[in-house]
Amino acid sequence: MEPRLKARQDCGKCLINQDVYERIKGKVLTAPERVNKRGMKPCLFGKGGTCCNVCHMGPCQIIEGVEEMRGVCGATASTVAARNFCRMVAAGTATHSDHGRGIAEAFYSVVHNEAEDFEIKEKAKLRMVAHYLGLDRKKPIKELAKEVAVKALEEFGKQHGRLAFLSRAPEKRQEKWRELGVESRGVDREVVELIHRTTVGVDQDYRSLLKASIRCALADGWGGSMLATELQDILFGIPQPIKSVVNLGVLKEDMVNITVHGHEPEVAEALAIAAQLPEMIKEAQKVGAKGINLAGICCTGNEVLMRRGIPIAGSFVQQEIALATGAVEAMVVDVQCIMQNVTTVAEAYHTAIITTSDKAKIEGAIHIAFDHHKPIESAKNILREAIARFPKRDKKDVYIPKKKMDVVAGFSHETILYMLGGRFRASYKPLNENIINGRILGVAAIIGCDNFRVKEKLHIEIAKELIANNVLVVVTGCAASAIGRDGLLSPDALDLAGESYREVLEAIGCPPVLHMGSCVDNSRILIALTEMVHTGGLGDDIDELPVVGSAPEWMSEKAIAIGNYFVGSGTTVVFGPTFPTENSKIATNYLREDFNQMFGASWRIARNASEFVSIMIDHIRKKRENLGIDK
Ligand code: XCC
Repeated sequence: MEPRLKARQDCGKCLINQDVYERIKGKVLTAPERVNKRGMKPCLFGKGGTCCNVCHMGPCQIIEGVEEMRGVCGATASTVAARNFCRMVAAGTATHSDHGRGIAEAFYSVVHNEAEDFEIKEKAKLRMVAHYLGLDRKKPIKELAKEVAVKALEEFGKQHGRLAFLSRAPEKRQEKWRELGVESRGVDREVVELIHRTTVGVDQDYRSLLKASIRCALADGWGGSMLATELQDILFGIPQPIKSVVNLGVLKEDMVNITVHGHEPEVAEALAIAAQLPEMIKEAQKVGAKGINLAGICCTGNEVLMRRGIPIAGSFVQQEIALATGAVEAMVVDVQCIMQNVTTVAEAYHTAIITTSDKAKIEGAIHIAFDHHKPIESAKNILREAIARFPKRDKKDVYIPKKKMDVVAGFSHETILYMLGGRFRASYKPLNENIINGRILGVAAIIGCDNFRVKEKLHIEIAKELIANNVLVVVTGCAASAIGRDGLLSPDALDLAGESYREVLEAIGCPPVLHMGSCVDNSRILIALTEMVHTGGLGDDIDELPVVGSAPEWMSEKAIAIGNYFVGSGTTVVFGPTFPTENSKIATNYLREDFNQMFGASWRIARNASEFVSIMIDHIRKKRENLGIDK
């Protein structure tokens, strides 16, 4: 394939809202400026994974390949890189899973009548989840819901056996996990054990460490993240295709603007309900606003976009700039990916940063603890704080860029099933058939963060090239928002798809790129892949599918945990432009070659959009060839 991509010299991220940045230049220091500041260059050892700081004889900085370069304790570059990689996996798993635990606790309170306002929305899904948790799905719904709540919480603290949802994977994959001894026992146990292994003087064989990282990561994908997604769907609804809008232009000059930022949908769901209450609208009108406008940032944004069609103001890289519009009364945050600098930017305006989780406080923010026993009451308190700020808005300071883009989101795995097969023939068969007959070349996921250090608009360039090559692209997280801003989540972008892929899309009426949700919702992709295997015609295990994953602008430890559970589940992933074990060729090679031997999938690295696309398409073609369907 001819590389058709040109690298950009400018910073794609800054250009998104250069006009807003110009307005605050000199007033507040923001991330794009910090990126270029002296002393802010990434530490070369840390970046490549060979800075060891697990004890205080160091930190020791080790150069790969220099024999005498070892840590004071004798740790080699490969041990150090593997340890650091493991710690990222453990942190990412802990993060998604503690989110899952939080939602399991909320779920417990709701079904035990200890919480107001929320109720079970998806009874059929509750029964399905009950089945996979080993319960009798035919029991009366109220009784079953209580049992599901208890079982779900137990998955986190389980010590023996294996996580219940591992049984959802293809049989062959489960066998592989059993043989290799990487079946996750309990979520907490895997995180604790991996951290233990990486402390000074414990596991000092990169092979043993990296293999253990899979056991922990599987506890994220098939454990904490999957529990989060499933319980959220049961409580708040399974996403269905829904129209909305993304980018800063979704903020409104005549309304109280509240951005919901972080990851957990509970607070945002309560705010969405409370913001519609006549009493709250009246309160907003009393201070001169027309009403209350909610807009999402990061994955909390994706959660409420998927289920309610609430617009997204921005992805990770837009959080400061959303405040710099001067039009946001409050940024309400829960957990994860909230930059500390938001309080500094907010101080330059009338904006309140409101923290809601006792796990995540920020200096300079107001803390209004969200009580999941009384969600709407908590939400009203938050809304009142925001409404009180509206009269303090300085009109001179307000600048809302016009840019916004229509999107269609809401492609849960269930939705894709119905779209492909119709309500009464819900099946992945048409998808498999279209892959086999070559109309669709394969499936690619573009997931993860956006990143101030990446100069190219990687997500967009890669997505465009893939759909032009008839690859079905699914997206989650901030990658989804970035791709949405460029119009690829709209059916209007069908013209960019390759001819045969376009014909399929036109027949079912969906955009060329499917938004599958937040980062915990990558678990939806695991289920979709399993479903493709069960449907037949594309092999007996996930590693046989013509499928590939990518996180082209990753920055969070969570992305590494996600990548690792995809590899452990049989999907090769491509990450870049930098990779956290690169200073150790031995450790990096193990993640590529040895993982491929063990799991049928590997970690790959790409530096620019052309490389990403080449690796991804080559991989899909290779899998087609193995299946004998390459035409
Ligand atoms: Fe955070 Fe999920 Fe990354 Fe976005 S994509 S920057 S992790 S919000 Ni998960």
